[in-house]
Amino acid sequence: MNGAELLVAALENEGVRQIFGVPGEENLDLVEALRRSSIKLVVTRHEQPAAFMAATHGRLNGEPGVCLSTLGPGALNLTTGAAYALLGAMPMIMITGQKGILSSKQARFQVVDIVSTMTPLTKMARQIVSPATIPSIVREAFRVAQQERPGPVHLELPEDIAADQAPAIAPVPRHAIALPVAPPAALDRAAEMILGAKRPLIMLGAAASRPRLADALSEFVRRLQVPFFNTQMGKGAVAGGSGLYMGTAALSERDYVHDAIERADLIVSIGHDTVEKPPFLMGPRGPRVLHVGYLPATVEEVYFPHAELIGDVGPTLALLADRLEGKLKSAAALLPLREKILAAIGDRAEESRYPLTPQRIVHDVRQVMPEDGIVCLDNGMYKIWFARNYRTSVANTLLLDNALATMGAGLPSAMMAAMLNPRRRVLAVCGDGGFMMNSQELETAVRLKLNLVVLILQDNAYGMIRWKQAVDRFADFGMTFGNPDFVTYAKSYGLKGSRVESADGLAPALETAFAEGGVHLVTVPIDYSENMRVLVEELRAHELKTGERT
Ligand SMILES: Cc1ncc(C[n+]2csc(CCOP(=O)(O)OP(=O)(O)O)c2C)c(N)n1
Ligand SMILES: [Mg+2]
Repeated sequence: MNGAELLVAALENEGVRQIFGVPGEENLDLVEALRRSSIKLVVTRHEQPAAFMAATHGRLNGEPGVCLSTLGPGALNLTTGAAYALLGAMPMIMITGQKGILSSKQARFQVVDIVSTMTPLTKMARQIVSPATIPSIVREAFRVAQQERPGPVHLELPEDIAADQAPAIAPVPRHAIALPVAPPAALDRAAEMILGAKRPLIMLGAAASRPRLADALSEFVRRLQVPFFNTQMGKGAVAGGSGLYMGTAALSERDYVHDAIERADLIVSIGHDTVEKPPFLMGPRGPRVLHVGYLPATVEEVYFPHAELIGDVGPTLALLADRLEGKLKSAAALLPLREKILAAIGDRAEESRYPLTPQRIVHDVRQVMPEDGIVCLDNGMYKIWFARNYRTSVANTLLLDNALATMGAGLPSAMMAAMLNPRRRVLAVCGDGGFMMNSQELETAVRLKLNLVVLILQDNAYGMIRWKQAVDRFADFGMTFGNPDFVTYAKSYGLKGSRVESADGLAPALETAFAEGGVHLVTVPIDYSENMRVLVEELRAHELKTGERT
């Protein structure tokens, strides 16, 4: 076997089914080994979306996704994906090529120190220097990528090591690992803290969306009957119908959900990861915080928990609920605020204005998406609206990136969601800016025969930055651009495109697109004047009315 064959055998041992990327000549032994394997090579049209897809694979099913590139330029194109997976805690493996390391016939042509480049962007970055080490390195890479806190791992396979013959070495067998749960003394202390609270509130953070946690979290909330809110990336972690959802903290302060957060005297913060834009700001006043997580909290100016409960979150929460179920007299103390908060969020959701308001778009998307439908957002102004207004009742049905918050990941993440869930409705929601950063992948989506609808929100601008400009009282300058005719653009890729022409046209356009199957593109003009009216003026007025802050 050569090095490339050993690597592919090790990847098969890890259960890898597909690898995304753009190969170069340095990868050709690997490509040949893949050709003779059970693993499918999916070429993309740029390396960055390949990494976004691989990361989303890890995010959605817990097993690392794998992407591939050549040396230098290709590997550098993976770096944004590496950061996306690192900040977003998504398990992913990146394999890049390199010139030979035993001799160098092309001198330094295309050679960049990619292992050094990847070191701060990954949990582990290694050059493979001999075929014999491949089985153990690959096993270690997958373990590191998957272990809490999950993230990306980079392996560089130089072309001479890929071609080098070595005795066949069996892959390292896998085994399940059970994590420790919090010790009884820590559970007792946490239970005492919660029993003593007069107005408790649960917060679900990014780690609450780990695929294996959905049932355990729903069960915990059901047993305690304590109302909960979530961060943007914790959205959907508790199954619906609980009647205990208080909102999503899409802003860091002053939103309606903060009425409950500020009145709370204890926040049980489950899986919060401070990579997220803060869901609330801790200060000298305000609620005490009990951090529950796989790992200890990261202390920041705005997050410094008063107590921590560390261990495998699911079983730890079950043990905590055993100590609390039926004993919390004040469990529902903050629940009376729920109706008012949710009503304020739902305001004007059915308004018939054209161009459409963000509230109407969120409302209509929710109408068309079944409970288990998956909405994948790119990054732009609408992310705040979706995080705030889109109600979810199934884990990981609103995929957004509130960690690196990069533009360009919406379409690739939706493509991965569609590949993993061919029978569920999957919708990518992108701004006209973010969509154009990776729109070339429409070709990949068509080639893969995905069922996927892409919704483009058209304001002919980098709307979010334009909004910030206005909020900070800068002149309205430099943020607008022209767009291709998106319907014609869609057609040129061989997919169907349509433009929403009236306030009532969005829901039927989406419905038709989903009903027909395949890849569809729908473009809708959006009226962002609501950003100022609601997210600035209305919330300021609400703040004055509640009179809580100085
Ligand atoms: C790769 C990248 N570049 C720049 C930014 C900064 N940024 C955040 S949102 C945004 C505007 C997004 O525009 P668009 O996709 O059209 O969405 P809109 O806000 O207009 O709805 C920009 C430039 C970013 N987050 N990521
Ligand atoms: Mg825009």
